[in-house]
Amino acid sequence: MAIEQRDVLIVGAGFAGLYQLDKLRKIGYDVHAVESAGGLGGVWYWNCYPGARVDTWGPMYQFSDEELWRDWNFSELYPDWSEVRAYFKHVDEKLNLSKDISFNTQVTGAEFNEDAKRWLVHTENTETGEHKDISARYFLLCTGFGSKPYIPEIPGLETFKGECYHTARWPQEGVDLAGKRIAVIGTGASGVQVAQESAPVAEALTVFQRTPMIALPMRQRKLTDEENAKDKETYPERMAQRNHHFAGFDFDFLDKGAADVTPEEREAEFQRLWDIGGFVPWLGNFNDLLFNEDSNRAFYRFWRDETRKRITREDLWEDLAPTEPPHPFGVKRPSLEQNYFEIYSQDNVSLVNLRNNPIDHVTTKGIVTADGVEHEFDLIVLATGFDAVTGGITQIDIRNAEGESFADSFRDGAHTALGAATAGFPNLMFVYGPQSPSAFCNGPTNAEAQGEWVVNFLDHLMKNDIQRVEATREAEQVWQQKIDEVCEMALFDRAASWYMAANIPGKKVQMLMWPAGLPAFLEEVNTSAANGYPEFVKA
Ligand code: N01
Repeated sequence: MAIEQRDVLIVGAGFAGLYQLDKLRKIGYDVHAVESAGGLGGVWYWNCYPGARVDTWGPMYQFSDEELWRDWNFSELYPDWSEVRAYFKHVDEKLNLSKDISFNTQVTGAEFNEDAKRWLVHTENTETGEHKDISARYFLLCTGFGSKPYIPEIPGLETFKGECYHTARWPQEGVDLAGKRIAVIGTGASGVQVAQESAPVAEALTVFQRTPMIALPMRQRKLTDEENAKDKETYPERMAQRNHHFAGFDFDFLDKGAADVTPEEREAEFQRLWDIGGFVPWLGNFNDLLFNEDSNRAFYRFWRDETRKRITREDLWEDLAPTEPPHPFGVKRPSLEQNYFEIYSQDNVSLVNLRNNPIDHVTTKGIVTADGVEHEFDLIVLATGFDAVTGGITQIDIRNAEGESFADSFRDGAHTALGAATAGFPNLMFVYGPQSPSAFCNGPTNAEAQGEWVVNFLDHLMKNDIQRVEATREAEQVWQQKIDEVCEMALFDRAASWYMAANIPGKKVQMLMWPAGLPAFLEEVNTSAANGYPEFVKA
């Protein structure tokens, strides 16, 4: 059978992959996408655990195309996963994307053929087991930051006889939490959300916490159709602002530092931001928050005192909202919570602080902690995060013409030119990947902003009949230097976060994102385009 030939093969049908598919197809290229999930949405397909919801204002968590938002309404300010899935269905109906996507299709490997200057991509249908190869001039990885779940090695975990699920591989048919004895391991965004949903219905909930989560109040509310209609008058302006703000939202850091104002002004500002809630007290806070230790501590103290007011069990204050910060605020991703701190007032909810009492092993019945106690459960929830940003790429067996593996090339750390491509691997690009704004940016904004540049770049290559393009090592070094310069000034390395690749044992610790904000990123990549993409060798 003849091998399918494509101009571009996209991996992933989340925001980034769908944008590429739509735009490249519209300008006339033969494009196909493969997606391991059974539907659209990327992380929003897999993360269907109870309580999974957007941490961005729904109205700004959309593509900016008016054709798509005009007749779409979210019912809550922070929509849940099922509404986001419905949004993707709506996008699909408008843009007719699914016809060019192979679902339930895993990319198992790919190799570059130097003679043909094309990628041969191997795929497997996870339902039928059918294998299929696809040949493509350009191989575009839109695998997101959370496509490889991380499960820590806990002795005996495989022997547990109850139910056990990672939040990002939650059964699509759902899991009934009611009346169960539930363990939640991990207090990142996923753990906080599952814990909040479990507490009201579980017979017993035990949260296993390693690092306290400096969670911010979500201030969730319903959105009526009238409110949405009125809000839409402001969409064009607010969506246009997104590319000009550090994290791709319709708000930005204040144009002053906490160190530049009086303590009274500082506290009044903290209170104002706190009352708005969401990410505003983080990415709309004083502009020295992630750089100046004293400013950062001032906000931590504000957070701690506000949070302690909500924790009725004073014996849990040091565990949940310690006197001293566990790490600087905001250099590890804060969760948004609705009633997370209140659940600990319930008789059926308890906390195990793993810093004092780590997990020793898992038995058929539950979890044994270092103090020798066996905690029995019906359900263990692994809210333990991801081999973030690079894991989704390095888990694919990608080889260049010399047989070198992409995963090996990243073994001592990710390296890219412009957060778009890696030297040694021609005709391969990422959107929303390593060293791009990715997880430091609102997802749809990054998909469009970086995505537009990638579409233009590919269009330039194809129009000029350039068959082979490869990032240079010099360009990678320059990019790394720019990342390091920001990191040297900031407090990011003070937390063992997935931003720094520090959550996976043995993974090279490094900043995985472009840390200088979306506007600076766009300035860099647009300058490259204006100069004819000098970071790449073209043939
Ligand atoms: O994962 P995480 P996540 N023993 O890595 C703990 C996005 N997201 O799935 O902090 C015990 O943040 C680990 O402890 P510690 C969002 O960007 C968005 O929650 O390393 N515990 C931590 O508490 C987010 O940042 C939404 O000390 C262990 C937790 O597991 C990103 O996805 C919702 C452990 C992992 O937290 C990842 O969030 C969900 C071990 N061996 C996710 N290993 C939205 O709301 C790890 N932990 C949009």
